[in-house]
Amino acid sequence: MTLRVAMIGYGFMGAAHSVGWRQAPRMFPLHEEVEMAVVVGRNAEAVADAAAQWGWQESATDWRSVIARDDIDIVDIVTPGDSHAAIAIAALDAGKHVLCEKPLANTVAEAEAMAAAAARAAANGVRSMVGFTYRRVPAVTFLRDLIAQGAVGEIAQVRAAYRQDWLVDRDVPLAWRLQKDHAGSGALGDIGAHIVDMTQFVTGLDVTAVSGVVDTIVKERPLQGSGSGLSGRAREGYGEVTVDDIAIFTGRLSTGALVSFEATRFATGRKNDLSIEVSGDKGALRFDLEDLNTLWFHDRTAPNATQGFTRILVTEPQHPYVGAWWPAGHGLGYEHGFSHQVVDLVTAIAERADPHPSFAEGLAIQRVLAAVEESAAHDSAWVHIAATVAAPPSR
Ligand code: SOE
Repeated sequence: MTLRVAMIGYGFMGAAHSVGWRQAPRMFPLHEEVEMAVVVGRNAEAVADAAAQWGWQESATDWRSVIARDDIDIVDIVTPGDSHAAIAIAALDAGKHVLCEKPLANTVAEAEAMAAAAARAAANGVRSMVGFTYRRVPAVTFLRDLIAQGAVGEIAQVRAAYRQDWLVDRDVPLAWRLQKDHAGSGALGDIGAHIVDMTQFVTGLDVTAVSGVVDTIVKERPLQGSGSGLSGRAREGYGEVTVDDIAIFTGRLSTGALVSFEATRFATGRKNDLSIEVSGDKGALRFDLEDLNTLWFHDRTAPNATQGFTRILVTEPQHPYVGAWWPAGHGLGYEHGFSHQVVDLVTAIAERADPHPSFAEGLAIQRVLAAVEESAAHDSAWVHIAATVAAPPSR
């Protein structure tokens, strides 16, 4: 069978997803053929250029008519968060499998409607998945496997941080990511969502309560161009930043273990630094995206004299996903996660299984994000998160 894909959106994530759709079928033995059928965007000329550049067969400007087409099997959503719900629900109701960028939505209410649409569609064999691609960095997947095998023992504490610095410069113009209407929240939803997902994924535990603070350091930024569609004019030539720049919160896992989370766009010198460290009574594991082929493992059961963090180069053919790529030691990069995401989605479709992270998991993360905002609005009071879903045992 051939799966024909329509991608809605064509920004930075559109480029990354296009690499995934192009490379995965060439490098992995998929059970279905994949065709990059059509990319959709509002600007006809720009989206036609993107289609030609990235290798899509066609471009179009109206996502509704593309979703209505009989020759489309998968809808891949890479638009800003404010359109995720409308597109995903329409696509699922039309019987299309859906891959949706993270965070799932801008609000819990939207995410609930999306999870409900996904559940309805699943009853008819239609699959849906959220794009938390960092789960699919081989070192992260392997870290999760080691924890599941008991390598760290009982988890006492997790430290998770996602640090960027692209907003330190006050002259960086206003963009959709800095407006609540378009993005839902700032660092919290954009990068905090990744570390909440990663924590739940690697530990297999839910975040059940949070206490946090959020802050906006630069409250207005220069407007660039006229037709940007951005609202909230602050003073001539400037627009208001309506989201957080920094979110720092403490979480409680379902076992009672503590997690510290930091999501920031003001970590001067940190470009895209996602790190996680899981500490248990038998050992510890840590990962840093700035060195993404490496995993550090401290085995506390080893003799004292030789204990220490050991560097594991996650480039062996038996490591997750790695066998399809290069010989040991050659290493993978940021873009490979997008291929692995395609592999897992297409495999799930072929095997008639529900892929992960599901929309229900995306909703659970949305609830954590909303709980952080609620806590921050109430002097960091602890907010408990209802009805989360357990992280899945398999990818
Ligand atoms: C921008 O902050 C961004 O591109 C995020 O939106 C992505 O999810 C993250 O992977 C990298 O940074």
